[in-house]
Amino acid sequence: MGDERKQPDQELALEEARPRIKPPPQFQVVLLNDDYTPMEFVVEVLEGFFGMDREKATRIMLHVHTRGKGVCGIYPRDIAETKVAQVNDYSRQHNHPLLCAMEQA
Ligand code: TYC
Repeated sequence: MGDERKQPDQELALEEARPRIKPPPQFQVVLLNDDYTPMEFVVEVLEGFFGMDREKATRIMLHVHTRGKGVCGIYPRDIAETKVAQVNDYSRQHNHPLLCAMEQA
């Protein structure tokens, strides 16, 4: 044998593998302001797709209206992609230009 790594009892001394997993990336789902989508429609979207009560939905809508963009929620990639698609489809069905997008958090 003559292997330095062999211990007296002939077992191989194996180092514990260091955990190399990163937590999965999270994505912010954001709404973008525009000049045409009614405020009431945006509030209903925030209630319906992001589970907000009317007070919070109104606050986020006004933030987007004044600042240009606002975060609706933070999710894993697949959930964020689904929210974005659902909101954009819903807005198009109602002929509003409202845009929803995702950004790595
Ligand atoms: N700016 C729109 C208006 O004045 C309201 C609005 C708010 C539109 C938020 C989009 O994401 C948005 N009717």
